[in-house]
Amino acid sequence: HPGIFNWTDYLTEHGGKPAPVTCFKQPAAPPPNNFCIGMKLEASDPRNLTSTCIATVVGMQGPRLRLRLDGSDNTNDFWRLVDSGDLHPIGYCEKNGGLLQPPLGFRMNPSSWPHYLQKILNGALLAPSSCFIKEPPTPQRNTFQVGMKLEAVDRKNPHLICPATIGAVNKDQIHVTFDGWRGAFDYWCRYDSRDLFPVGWCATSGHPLQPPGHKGSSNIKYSKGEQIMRSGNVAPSPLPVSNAQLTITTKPTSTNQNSPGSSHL
Ligand code: MLY
Repeated sequence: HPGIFNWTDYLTEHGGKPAPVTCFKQPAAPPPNNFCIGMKLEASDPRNLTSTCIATVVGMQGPRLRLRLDGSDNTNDFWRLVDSGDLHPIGYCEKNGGLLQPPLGFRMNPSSWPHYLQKILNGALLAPSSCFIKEPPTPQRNTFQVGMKLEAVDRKNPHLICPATIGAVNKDQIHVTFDGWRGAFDYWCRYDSRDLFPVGWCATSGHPLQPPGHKGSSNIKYSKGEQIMRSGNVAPSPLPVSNAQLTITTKPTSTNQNSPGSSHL
């Protein structure tokens, strides 16, 4: 299918070697996703990692789940792999002597939490333990090298996975840069982050892969598709302009540009 992003052609044209699969904290094959939309489970609150909360599956893409904490609003959705170590069936927290907590920013009076909890769990669709897949082992050390190619979550648009290159390595940290995008989306993370995948992971897991941006190769064209976010909303400048830059020059907003739920159009 000409026009659709293809790693083999891309690497032939631009050079670069895929990071070996042994670099990643990912299983040999992407895990099966047996969850259904609407199922409830326990997850740690991404904004308050010490609390375990109730979450509902509100979307999914391949082995990734879009989760919303019950009692929170829809602006703090987050994504987790089905083999993420911080997802558990309902009951796990209590079994281990813990108490389920309201999410940060609980919409109601804190005193109403016990009653709310009881109400949301009554008759709820609970994710069965068979959906939860054991977390893969952590590679012993950081074996990423500068220039290696990978697929990485765009943390400003966490529903997106994009072609990326290791820009720097420092002890257990790596610098992830997104191909064809200026620095606005880059980040440092640990080598064992679950947001990093080997080349080909999206194709085998059934997750969409974004095409690279256009930096340095202005005449690459990709066919229009729902996962292509750039067409039509980028000013006719020779290089992509990040939403963060646009916000500064247009209007200051009160929305948190870095909240996991906000989308950088
Ligand atoms: N709507 C945004 C999307 C940016 C996504 C960048 N990722 C893929 C690195 C834009 O066109 O700026």
